[in-house]
Amino acid sequence: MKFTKARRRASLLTSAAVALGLAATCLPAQEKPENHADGPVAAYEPSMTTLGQIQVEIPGLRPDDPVMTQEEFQRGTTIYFERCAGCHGVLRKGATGKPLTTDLTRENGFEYLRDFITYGSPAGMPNWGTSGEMTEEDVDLMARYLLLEPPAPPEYGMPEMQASWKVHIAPEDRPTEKMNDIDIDNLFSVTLRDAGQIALIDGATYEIRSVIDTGYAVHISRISASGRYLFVIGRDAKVNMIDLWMEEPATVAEIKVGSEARSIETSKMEGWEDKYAIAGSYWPPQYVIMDGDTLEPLKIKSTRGMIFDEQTFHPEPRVAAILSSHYRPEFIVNVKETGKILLVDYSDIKSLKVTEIEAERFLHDGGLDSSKRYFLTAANARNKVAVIDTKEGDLEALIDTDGATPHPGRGANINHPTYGPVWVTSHLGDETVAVIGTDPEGHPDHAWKMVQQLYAMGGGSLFVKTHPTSDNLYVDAPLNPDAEVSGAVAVFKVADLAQEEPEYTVLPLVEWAGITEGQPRVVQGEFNKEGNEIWFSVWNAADLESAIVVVDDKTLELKHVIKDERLVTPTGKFNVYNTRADVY
Ligand code: DHE
Repeated sequence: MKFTKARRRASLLTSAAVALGLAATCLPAQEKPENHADGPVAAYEPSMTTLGQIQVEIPGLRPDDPVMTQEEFQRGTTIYFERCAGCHGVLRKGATGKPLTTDLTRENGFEYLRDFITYGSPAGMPNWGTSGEMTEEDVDLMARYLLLEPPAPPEYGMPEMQASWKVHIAPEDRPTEKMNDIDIDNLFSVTLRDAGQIALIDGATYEIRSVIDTGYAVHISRISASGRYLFVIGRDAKVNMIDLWMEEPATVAEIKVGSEARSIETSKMEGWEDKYAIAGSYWPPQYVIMDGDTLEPLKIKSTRGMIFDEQTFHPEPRVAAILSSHYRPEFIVNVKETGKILLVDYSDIKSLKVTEIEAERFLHDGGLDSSKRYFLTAANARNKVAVIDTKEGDLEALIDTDGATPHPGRGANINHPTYGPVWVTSHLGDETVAVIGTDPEGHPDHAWKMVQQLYAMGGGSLFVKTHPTSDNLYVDAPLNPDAEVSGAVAVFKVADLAQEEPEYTVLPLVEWAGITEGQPRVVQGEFNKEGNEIWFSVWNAADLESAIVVVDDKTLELKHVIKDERLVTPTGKFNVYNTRADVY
């Protein structure tokens, strides 16, 4: 059965009981979260889990400071970094959440803080106490903790990076040709999030070729321009460089680039393939350019500085997505809190030239348009998409997505029946999907405008996906509170986008995976190299069964289910060819 916004809403009024068979079927609508505190947006704030492990001392106490033992202070710091720092900042100077510096917290006082933490606020503060997420004792502890000066986690510069850097196999000792029978271009690197590992899965046989240990709560994989080296980064900022030419692909170099990190990329400009790698950190706020053969750290740049519009100092602007330009020897670096997109010219890193583009605050993720000239990226807490012309090196446009918290991943490039080449993002906070024109030459009237708004299953979407050979657009919703929605994916036919309100089909992938225990979430579609099948993760709790479901893109039928006890919490999947060539 097909769905439209109207029919999906009508189904709410009639029946919520929908039998899910093995064929594509429909789902009842879920209610929209009433406020940020109980919605998917709150569930998606960064959790600084690695920072939470750092040992800290109570800063010098003032006479009227509340009494706190060293043990309590350590526990407060762990809770703060894991649950609060994502919004309020590591140093409590504020990010998407309000500042919590002691001049403010002491003015408000203990009772105010305790009640605020207990009950939350409609403006976005989760109700940590009444939701049961924090005990009464922890709420009391946190209210006292916030009256003390915050601890500053340690900096992480060249000596620390050098100390963590290991070359397991030197470039001269590596194979000079591919030593295995793996079709590397159709290999998938699959994040096994809670295992701190990646699985390399053969795109044709679905066989797990190897499982490799990586960083803690491993986050993303990126591939060198040649396709030989796979780079993986963990949330603990550990980078693994894996040589896919070896008989048994393995880590040939590793480094830790900070305490908390999310992004890694490699140089892709013609003439610079495989020369450099770059990693960005949340803490300390910085990025590092490394040698592309060994991960030797070469140049570290802090991102601390002025917020682009107010021109006031921000002490911890996190580095979010990093992409490699195909038009210039440059890395494109999103600096979240200051709202700047940096074009880091790596042609001469001794005299590093950085173009600083004013964009919008809270930059998160993004990708290239189909021509690979334009970089489109979400300023998610501002509901905007910034467009950078990577050829000219400037801001092309800033577009309102008319939805709540755009989250594109790298986005999806489709050839729209009416508007030509467009790029698409879904949203975390509602069911809308924004379609943005990207063809200033062929469709000048529609370029850099939101040309259409689609309605998918519901809020909590993280990723959209298509492929140049596909006629479909896939939209997930893993953070939707309704298990039937988070366990499925919506598919729009590209040809149907000519209609005013196109229908979509729902594929019940958790059902197809045959997983009945837990509440697995369907996340991040990734095509194989040929573009005739798309893989989705069915992401369950670490102690429960997860799977990868392979869907036939032409028939939208189940093609294969990959299950294996080693597939612990699979989330992101990165097809080697599509990732290195920026096909999405
Ligand atoms: Fe991600 C990409 C940050 C939570 C899966 N995630 C990114 C990028 C950033 C980011 C900055 C872009 C990297 C780039 O392109 O260089 N992610 C964050 C967070 O700060 C956040 C919200 C919370 C946190 O504490 O980390 C977060 N991310 C998650 C998850 O919970 C996900 C769903 C599951 C997981 O594995 O952790 C998740 N993030 C992903 C994936 C990508 C990603 C699969 C790459 C998508 C792509 O197609 O490129």
